[in-house]
Amino acid sequence: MLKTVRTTPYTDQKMGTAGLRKKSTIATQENYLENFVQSIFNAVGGVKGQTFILGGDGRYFNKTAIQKIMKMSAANGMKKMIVGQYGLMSTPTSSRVLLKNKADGGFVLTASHNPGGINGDFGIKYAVASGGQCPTSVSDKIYENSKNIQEYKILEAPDVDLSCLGTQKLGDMEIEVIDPITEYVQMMEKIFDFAAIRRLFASGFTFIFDAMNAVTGPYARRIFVDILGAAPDSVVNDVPMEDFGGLHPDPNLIYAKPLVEKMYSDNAPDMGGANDGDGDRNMILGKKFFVTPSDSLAILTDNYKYIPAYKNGIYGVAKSAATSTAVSRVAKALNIGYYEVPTGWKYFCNLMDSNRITFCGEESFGTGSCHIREKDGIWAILSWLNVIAATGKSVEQITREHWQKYGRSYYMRNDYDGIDVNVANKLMDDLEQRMPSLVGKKFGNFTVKEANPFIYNDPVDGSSTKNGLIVYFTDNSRIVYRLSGTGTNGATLRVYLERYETKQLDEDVEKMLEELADVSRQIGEITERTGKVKADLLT
Ligand code: VG1
Ligand code: CO
Repeated sequence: MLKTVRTTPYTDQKMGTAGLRKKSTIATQENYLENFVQSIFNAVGGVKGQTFILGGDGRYFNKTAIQKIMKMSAANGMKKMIVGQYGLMSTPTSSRVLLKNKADGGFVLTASHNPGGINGDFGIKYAVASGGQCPTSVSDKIYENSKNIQEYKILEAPDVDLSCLGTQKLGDMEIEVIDPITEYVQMMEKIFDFAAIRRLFASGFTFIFDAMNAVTGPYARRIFVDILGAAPDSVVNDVPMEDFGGLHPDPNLIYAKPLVEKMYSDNAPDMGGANDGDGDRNMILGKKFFVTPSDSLAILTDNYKYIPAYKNGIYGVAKSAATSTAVSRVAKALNIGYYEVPTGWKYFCNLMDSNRITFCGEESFGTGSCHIREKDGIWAILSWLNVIAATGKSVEQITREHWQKYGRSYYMRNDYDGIDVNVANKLMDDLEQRMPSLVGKKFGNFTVKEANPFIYNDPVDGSSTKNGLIVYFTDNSRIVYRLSGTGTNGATLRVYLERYETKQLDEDVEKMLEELADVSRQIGEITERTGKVKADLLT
């Protein structure tokens, strides 16, 4: 039976860098999810007759939310919903299924790399027909709707069984339950040289993939073990759990500690990798060796020829402004297009749609290509395996040769967490005001060459976005300041440090960036304003 439910608005449903992200305790409040979903439907002028994709990373509330969304979609006249088996689907798979079916939109229930469980976070990513996250113009409309919502529609019906593949009906709406892994595998087979990777594993190449108890576990087992022949114990933490087994599914040197320890031990395998909660982030490790995501983007771009899907040439490459400039040097050498966009994958989408770029990446462990409109964790790992299989070189060798050819960007992100929102906003506003007066000033060994807010003018839709503040120094070092749009605990100030060197120098990145970190606190007046003498998290 169709039901119209009276509701009162929540005022905090503004989307951040990638969808809506909230503490589970907030997201599970009465009508909270329903309000948000109905606001989306209202903002886009209704979903009557449309097709949507639905899935999630399996975190706490995933199962309940899926049922609610299916029933609301049916009540709103949607024609068809394509749902992942058991309600699971990684973000990259969702983008693929959306594009393949020419669907009108898609939901991935995830807070990405944030912890899950009752005491963790929940979230929703909303994608539009282009296959990527909705643009700001759309999220603004949704937010306006959410502040005035009075009612939502829902079908009163028993829960849908999502364990069996195939088609069923929910009211008048068709529900097709698909196997997301098969969809994803089919796409990967077309991009990579699976035969060469199979030979690599058969030759004794050792590998470990940590799925962090999140959505990509079953994908990794199918691809790396069943299809490519890696040893069965090379995929770990591969059963998706509602609380990720207490892990923080953020693939970096801090949160993927067990993997990192293994890769830095004497019996380390040849390569290690990890993904985040919803499978769009990746980390690449060699034997006692870590590849920064910024370098990974540069290296894959430089080696595109080894990957079958790209061997005939690539259009260009893009990175977020906060990402190191490593890939800019490759773009120059290859004489291909190069773009710098604000943080958030959605800014790459227009560039891909208009054939301006093929590869793109962010320093936050995101790498991808135009095969979909999201970053893609397993794709990045397969890319490395493919390059290793084709060149016969190790992760470390490939990276060191890259530094030799192009020089090296020593790079690190410093996060200052849990800052009072007003203090953080004022810090950024005041720094922006001070920027012109910084030019020419000397801070230790660093002299400011230029200091500006980062403003992006989209060459396709003409929109303009301001995101972060950048200080450039005369020696090509840079500091980028911005506030996180995905945190759920006060404000997080992110400070991105980069120092470019052509000589082979000290290996200790933290030491190499020590002075620049001090300079960043000085310029941002971070300690005076936040009381923090050091960053809370270095990645
Ligand atoms: C962070 C990262 C950003 C990334 C976003 C979503 O955003 O810095 O690069 O695109 O998370 O990643 P912020 O605003 O907190 O810095 V995920 O894996 O949601 O899709
Ligand atoms: Co993610």
